[in-house]
Amino acid sequence: MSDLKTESLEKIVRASALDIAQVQETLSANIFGNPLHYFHEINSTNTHLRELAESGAPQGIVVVAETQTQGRGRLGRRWESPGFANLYLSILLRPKLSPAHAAQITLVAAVALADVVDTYVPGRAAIKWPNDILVGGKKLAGILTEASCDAERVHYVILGIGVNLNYPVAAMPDEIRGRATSLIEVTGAAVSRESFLLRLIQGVERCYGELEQAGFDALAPRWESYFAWRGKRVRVELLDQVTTGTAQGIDRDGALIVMDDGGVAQRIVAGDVIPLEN
Ligand code: BT5
Repeated sequence: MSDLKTESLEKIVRASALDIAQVQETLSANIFGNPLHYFHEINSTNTHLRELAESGAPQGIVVVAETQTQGRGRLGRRWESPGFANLYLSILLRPKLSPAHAAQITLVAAVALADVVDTYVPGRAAIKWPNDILVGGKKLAGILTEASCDAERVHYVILGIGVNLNYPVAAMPDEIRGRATSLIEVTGAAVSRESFLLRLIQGVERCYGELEQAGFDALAPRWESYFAWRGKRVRVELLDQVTTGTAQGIDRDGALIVMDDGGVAQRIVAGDVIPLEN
């Protein structure tokens, strides 16, 4: 009896797990996703990839997990990572950027991610500086970039992405239910996770290639086209520091420019942006 139960459980897991062989096969000619390490469960794809990076793994290596027991956001916040519904992945980058420009990676990844989301919900994907993708004002995806640098150069960047695909709002914990969304919620239909994953890895490879070839100026207009809050009043919070003013856009290094209430342009390099108007 218990064998039967185990067998049917395995069938269910197999049926709902990513067809990772198909993804690996399609990426075989790419740099990103070659190799692609896949786990049913992991602590955090970023943590695992950092260990691989420290032991010399090449640029483009990807870690994907069905669920994370310690999925992280910024400042040690938790990233809800239920199994077999969404995507949790990390990509290793070894950019030729100075540490001052490392923040551009988050913005470039946001463009690649917004491009993919936008194909499912045309005209509705928005970027919330620096690292969220919103649809209908709710968070659909987040990006966590963790860099290892010295004074002169970036050794590597771990680009971590979490996207809610087939995650019904009703299944979300109270802490995020009012503020988060997923593609199934917005479109009313389940999404092929393989297809999203492929487009995302290929999109990040393309956008990152553009950054390396042509610099951030080439991508900035696309980032701006997804930026929903230009000219709108925002509050920016970083630990106990609060700035209130009007969002202007980003500068060449990816910092957010906010014209504060005293008429001074403030350059924001980190923090949480809270919109004060719709
Ligand atoms: C982020 O942080 O948005 C970055 C999230 C990155 C997650 C990926 S998954 C793969 C890789 N491995 C990891 O361990 N992490 C990366 P932040 O801006 O600090 O937002 C965190 C906040 O988002 C939380 O405090 C919640 O309010 C909310 N949140 C948590 N889980 C969510 C989810 N699944 N969907 C939407 N919002 C969520």
